[in-house]
Amino acid sequence: QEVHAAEMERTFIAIKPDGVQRGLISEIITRFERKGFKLVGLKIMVPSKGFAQQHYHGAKERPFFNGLCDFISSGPVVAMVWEGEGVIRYGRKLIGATDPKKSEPGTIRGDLAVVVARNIIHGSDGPETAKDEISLWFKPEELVSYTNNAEKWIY
Ligand code: 3AN
Repeated sequence: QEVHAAEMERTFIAIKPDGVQRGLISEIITRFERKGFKLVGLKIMVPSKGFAQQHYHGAKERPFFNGLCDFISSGPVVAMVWEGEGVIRYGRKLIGATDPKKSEPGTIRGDLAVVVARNIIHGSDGPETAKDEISLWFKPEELVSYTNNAEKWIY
């Protein structure tokens, strides 16, 4: 069965300021890459507080909202779009539970983080948020579409 890149599922993944400061960029990219997912968008930026508020608009009513937005806008964030079959749900699995005290060993948060307010990485939680977050962080022309020959062995 032929796989068309244009139809592939995509998710938004961000390495938060704590992950960047701790030197975990390559470690995190490695885990997604080795699994067989494809990187189709990548940039580093310091989001403004307003941008962080837009990104986390779903958490507006939560008590930690303001602190969370201050934190996300406190330094460079690595914004990425990853593509592959089931990447939204499986990406969440690679990341692990929101609270690193509950994430399983073997997951990114389980292996590399301790507290929920510094959980180093964000991943879209469903198809709708993935679409919204990708279009918030990336212009269409910043995303690539390409055939990766390795996929013949993956799919
Ligand atoms: P996830 O990022 O796993 O989807 P959400 O959407 O429940 O988790 O929370 C968004 C972000 O808010 C989390 N990544 C985390 O950084 C932060 N957060 C969640 N719960 C708390 C909390 N109790 N205290 C501080 N920050 C929190």
